Amino acid sequence: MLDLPPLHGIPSFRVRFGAAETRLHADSRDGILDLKMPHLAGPAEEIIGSFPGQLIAPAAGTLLLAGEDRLAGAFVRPLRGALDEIALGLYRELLAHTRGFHLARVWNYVPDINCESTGLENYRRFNLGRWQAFNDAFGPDLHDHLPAASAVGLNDDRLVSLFIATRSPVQYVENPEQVPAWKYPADYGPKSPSFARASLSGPAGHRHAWISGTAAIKGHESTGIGDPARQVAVTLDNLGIITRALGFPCSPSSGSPAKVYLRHPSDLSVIQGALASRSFGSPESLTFLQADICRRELDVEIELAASESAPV
Ligand code: 3EB
Repeated sequence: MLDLPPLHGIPSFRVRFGAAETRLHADSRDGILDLKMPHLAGPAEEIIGSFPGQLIAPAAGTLLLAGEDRLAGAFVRPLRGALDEIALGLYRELLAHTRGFHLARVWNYVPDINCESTGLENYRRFNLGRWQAFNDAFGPDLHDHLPAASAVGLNDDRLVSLFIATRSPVQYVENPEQVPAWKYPADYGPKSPSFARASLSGPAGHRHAWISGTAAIKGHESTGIGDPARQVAVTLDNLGIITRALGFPCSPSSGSPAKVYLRHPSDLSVIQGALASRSFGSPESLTFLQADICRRELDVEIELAASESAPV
């Protein structure tokens, strides 16, 4: 008979993709976000953080895992009112809860991200509210406080953000071949997207890196339009540049799978082929999800996290 290892007692904050309904809940140990995002292939669960701490639900639609040195959490907000106002409210709470910590990574799931029915695209509305909250909290040097992030679409009537923050300082890293997103020109919206390309936390030799959602953007321009395999090639080039800037190899592993967001599920095999031909990941280390990408001309976005001391 197989001897299963005892369940360790350390709580985690987890995301389950492919859920029938978006919902926050807890089991006897863990905080869990079920996300109504189609899961296409690979591991269907992601661990945002795993550390000793307490689960706290300070309000409906808010769940935190609070430890001494780390804080993880999620916010699920219904769509009542304008999306910029909803994003502003969510980020005000997020920044209030993380006061005294440093934000390492935020994952944003934005409803109908490319929809323009209110006169401004939902992603651009989201950027307005997010920027306003960072500006209110940090003032003119807000860009020194912007975490690694991703913002992709969610076909659901909720705005969802997840985060991990650390008590120790976080270093934010940019890609020298991409304009920092917070400096994007106004053609991308009235307020720029508030994020850094990557973040680093932890002591020398044991650092942890979070790489933001990365796409086929050079300078500030989208490339490989209409050609998802080409977009994968440019995206992997960007991931390589960011990895070199971080200073230690970051690649997907089964313990920390990369996430690949596809606008069109029908691109799955082309994108899997493009990744395999460049030896990026394996079936156990790549999670494929269907999500609209924040720029409507882009079809694919990739993100990952890695530890410096993790076994290979
Ligand atoms: C880009 O690089 C493409 O708005 O938080 C990637 C990562 C993207 C994060 C965000 C957006 C965000 O501009 C999209």
